[in-house]
Amino acid sequence: MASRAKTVVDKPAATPGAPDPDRERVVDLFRRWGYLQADLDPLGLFRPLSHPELQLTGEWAAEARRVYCGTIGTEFMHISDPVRRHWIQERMEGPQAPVDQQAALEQLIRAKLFEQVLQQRYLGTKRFSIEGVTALIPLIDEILEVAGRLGAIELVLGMSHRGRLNAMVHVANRSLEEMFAEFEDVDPRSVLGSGDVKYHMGATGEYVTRTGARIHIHLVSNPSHLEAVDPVTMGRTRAKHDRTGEGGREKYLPLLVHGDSAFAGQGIVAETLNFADLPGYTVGGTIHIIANNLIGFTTVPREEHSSRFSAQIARRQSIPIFHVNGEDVEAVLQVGRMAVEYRYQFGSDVVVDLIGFRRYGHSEVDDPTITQPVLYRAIKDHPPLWEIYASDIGAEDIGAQVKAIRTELETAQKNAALITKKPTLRELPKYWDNYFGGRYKEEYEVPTGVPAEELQELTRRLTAYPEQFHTHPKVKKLLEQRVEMGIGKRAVDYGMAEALALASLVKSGIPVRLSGQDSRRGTFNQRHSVLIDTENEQEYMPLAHIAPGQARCEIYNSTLSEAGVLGFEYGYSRDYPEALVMWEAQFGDFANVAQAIIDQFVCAGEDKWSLLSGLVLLLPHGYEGQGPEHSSARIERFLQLAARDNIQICQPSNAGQYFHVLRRQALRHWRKPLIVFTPKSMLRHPDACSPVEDLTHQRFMNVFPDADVHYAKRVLLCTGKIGHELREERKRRKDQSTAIVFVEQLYPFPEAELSAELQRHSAAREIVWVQEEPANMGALFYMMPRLRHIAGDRPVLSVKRSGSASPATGSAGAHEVEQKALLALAFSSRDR
Ligand SMILES: Cc1ncc(C[n+]2csc(CCOP(=O)(O)OP(=O)(O)O)c2C)c(N)n1
Ligand SMILES: [Mg+2]
Repeated sequence: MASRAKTVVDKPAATPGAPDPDRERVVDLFRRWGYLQADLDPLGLFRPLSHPELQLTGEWAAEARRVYCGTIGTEFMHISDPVRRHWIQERMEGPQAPVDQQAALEQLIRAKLFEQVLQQRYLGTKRFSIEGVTALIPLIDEILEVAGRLGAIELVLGMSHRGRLNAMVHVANRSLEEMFAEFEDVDPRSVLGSGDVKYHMGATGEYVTRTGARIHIHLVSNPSHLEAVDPVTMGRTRAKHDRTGEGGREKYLPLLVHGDSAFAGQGIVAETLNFADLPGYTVGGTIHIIANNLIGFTTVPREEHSSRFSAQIARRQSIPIFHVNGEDVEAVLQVGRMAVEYRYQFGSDVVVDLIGFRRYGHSEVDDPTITQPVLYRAIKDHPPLWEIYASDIGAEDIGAQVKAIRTELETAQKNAALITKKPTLRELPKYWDNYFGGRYKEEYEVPTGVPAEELQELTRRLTAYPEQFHTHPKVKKLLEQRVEMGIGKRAVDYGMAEALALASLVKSGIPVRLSGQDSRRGTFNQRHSVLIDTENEQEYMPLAHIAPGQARCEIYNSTLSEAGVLGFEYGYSRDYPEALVMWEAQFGDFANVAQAIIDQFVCAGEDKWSLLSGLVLLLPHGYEGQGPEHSSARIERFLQLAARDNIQICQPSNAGQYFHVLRRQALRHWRKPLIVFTPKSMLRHPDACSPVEDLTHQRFMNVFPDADVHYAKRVLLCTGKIGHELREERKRRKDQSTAIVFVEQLYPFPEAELSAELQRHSAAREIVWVQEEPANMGALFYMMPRLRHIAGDRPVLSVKRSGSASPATGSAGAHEVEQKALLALAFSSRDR
């Protein structure tokens, strides 16, 4: 008793209006841990934890418990910035804004009845019903209402299957007829060989807020690969911001809707979250909603993640996570409001964990009572949310309203059956008007040479820096060499060819964006796009100082991610067709970490969704004795993915060719992803350097003929580095009867040019494809039938490493031996 009295005496005199420290201490415990004890699961199966530090009684505890252990569980005490924490505290503890109950109720009825009509009319068709997390619709609605007031003109929405059809109608405002028509059978010939299932297609639409603001809705096309759309959505948003400049972040709001299982399990989520505050990737805050039905197909939370909540992967960032019981509609709206206001206030990501259940199986054809019998007994008896909410707010006589909505839906469904052609659910933005995809046509070609005087001027700008700037001696030397390259005193290497290409493009108003691991300097010390002052590490980027009024040139070191970064750049290219957008792998070998983005977006996007991209992938490739994972960008994989001119695959064998292929990509209006296998050791190799004149007049040559040999007995065909080694070997052998032809563009296959080349060497009896990759890799499988087709009666042979499970040997010595054997074989006649 005495000690208690002493405590009171020692307390500093309370300042009027200042928080009482004892009260603060109690409330702080609830602020920190209250979410663990919150009432978050509508079915009550995911029980609140009994946290030992919250076993408190008294008035303060009761008040704090009401706020922090109710139907909202807020995780925010890990946020280091006290201003942000106070903001959330005030919003949680203060009075709540009134809710438009009628609007919310109507949305819930509409969302439910839409699913019901689909279920009745198209029994057995996958729709991935929203039911169980139906509050997602009023939640997004509230976000839009508030975002509209804060300046949003567009919502960039990335989401997967769950609730997507419902969102198309109730968020993107696509007409009911259009949506039902997606379920009707149409003439299969109109979609054969392309298209996608209805719950993956992108859509655009318009949402009108209750105050009359119009918000364009852009629902991003999405593959089955869960969460792969996340970085793509961010990249798209970033491009829209960059196009807009000042105020872009307020205007374009990104929203990602995740699944609980996918959010916890898919690594690309972590990669995407990590972009939030990085200058090259930030979108001023993304709102994440987890449509958390506490299940993933047949897998339950304790099997999904090691954390208590799926959302907690986001805990490494200093951002709030709002868990909310999906059946307290007004709590859901409160959270929606807080989330969007927080995003606008602090430019931060926010996570909303909307907790509900899944009324049906994974899809409607799936029987969940086999794996979760108890859960599904509870669900079976659980009323739909609109009924619960109607009773919560005392809404009476809504029978007529429900009936009217049902009639509206059924009429739309009947009308849809009369539609014979699938409707287009989206419109492309105007900036796509001048660009096109489809099959290649020669008329798309444009000259890509740059006059000598202009190259000299560009060189001057590329090699200059402010007077007081302290340049590293090695960089200084490099710049001096570049000066000589620009005026023709020294052959141009790849680094300079690239710099000249980018400089010429930004000068003519074409923006450039390149990102990749260590891309600013360049993995191989070849780029040096940013000069670093040796005294103070200040930066100077010559490419940003090429000409007054030039376009933007941005080169970023990316995070150590492939899938996330490539997804982002793909997304960026989708909303910036005028720009040259490039992603560079550290070594091409690592591109397979991004395989889902390559397969699902880069290669198949046009076929599935008629969506174009001019993205460039720069993939260092070449067998140089560096081991199994620093050798191969897997040419074979890209060639296998190529069909119907969906992509371009090139391997420019010298600096001039690299210059032209980059300019060609930017200047042609044919928007196709371009895969470029780039060199490593050849970056500065004299044989791969080009006289500056090659930059002034030539175009990119799909096939690089042999200018030295005229009456060849044998033609060696190859691509990339091995060609230069063959040339060296030929010189060593003083061989004058072997022509070496580089196939610079592998796809689309340059049949006419190659035929002409073989025709030119009509006396050659041996035609040999030479590659350094093993027999089961490289371009062999692709080239042989095509070469045989154009070689007529002449035999086509091949030289390659023998088939191998791993791309390359780990021994530099073994590599040397193999490489020598390849060269020897290439020059030994089969008659011998
Ligand atoms: C990358 C990937 N792996 C596996 C699947 C197969 N799959 C489709 S939905 C699903 C469960 C998803 O659970 P959750 O993320 O919680 O979303 P829900 O269906 O519950 O809304 C799985 C495993 C997939 N589509 N993508
Ligand atoms: Mg789930």
